[in-house]
Amino acid sequence: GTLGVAVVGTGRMGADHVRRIDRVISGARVAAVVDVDAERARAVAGPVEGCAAYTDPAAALAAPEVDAVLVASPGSAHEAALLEAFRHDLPVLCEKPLTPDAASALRVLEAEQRLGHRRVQVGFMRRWDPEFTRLKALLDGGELGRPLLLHCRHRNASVPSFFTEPMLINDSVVHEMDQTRWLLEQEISAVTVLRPRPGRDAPPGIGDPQLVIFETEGGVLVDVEIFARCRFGYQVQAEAVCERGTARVGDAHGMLVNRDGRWGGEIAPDFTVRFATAFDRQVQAWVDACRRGTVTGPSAWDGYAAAAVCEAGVRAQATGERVAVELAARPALYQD
Ligand code: ISE
Repeated sequence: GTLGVAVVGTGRMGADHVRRIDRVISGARVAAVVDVDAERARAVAGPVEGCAAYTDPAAALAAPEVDAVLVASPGSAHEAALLEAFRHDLPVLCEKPLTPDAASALRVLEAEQRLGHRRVQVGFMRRWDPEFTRLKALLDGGELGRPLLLHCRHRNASVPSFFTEPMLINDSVVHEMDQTRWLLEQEISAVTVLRPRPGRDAPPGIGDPQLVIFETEGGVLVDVEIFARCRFGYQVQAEAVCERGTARVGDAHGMLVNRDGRWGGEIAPDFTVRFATAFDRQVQAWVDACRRGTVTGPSAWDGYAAAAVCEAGVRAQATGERVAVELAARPALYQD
């Protein structure tokens, strides 16, 4: 039957997922929404037929009509929500990050292993982006030879005023960490953060843009330009430089308009627009897996590995030093 989903967190991302499950996805409905802000929970639940509003995740996840959980609350609240979902043995799609640091991510891994089966898909939605999936297929096919370098650009038009320097790593570059691991099928072994002079929109004491360098265990170098206040639009690009050719995604302009002696395309304003298809396909894949009783996509291990790289990245950012990434042994439950 239809999968009853509880959406925990009704901020910008959670509300967008409620809309997506209610209007776009097949095979699921939003049975409950949870938010500490009761008024906001009611406002998001209101337009959704048969959707109950809660302020307590435990009450929502205990409801008989809830079969699965989508966690879209702030990263610091993810561990509690995940452990509550495990208490009811419910499948979970957890928005990135799995949790904000390696220690809490390892606690989630241990709890999931005690269940004896995987229950978590982490919301690294670029794995479902049409352009990125073509890049992954091309690299997997090997026709360009081995990747040697990966050039990444991650530009936001703007970020909220509370957006700190560590959030550049934990909230934004975390996507390039998962993208690197997924595209190359290698772990990241070290992180370095370099700083150009800050742009005029960078708040005092905050470096924006920054250049983040990953080394991988297979010897590939990845450079990530993170520019959180670029003003002109939301732009994510990745170019793989291989032994016999290169491939770049993120330049597609959709419609190209000629007029008044000029030509041009549009740039998305933010990630909900640029990655709308990726989010839709990610959540549909999750719902289909839940209804089959299986799991798909990035696991809690991928969430832990990203958290470990984030910790190294924040330390590299603060010290200006190259920081090695220390990973725990990969448990059997997460061996591919
Ligand atoms: C946001 O949380 C996201 O996940 C977006 O994909 C990223 O581009 C943005 O910088 C983050 O703040």
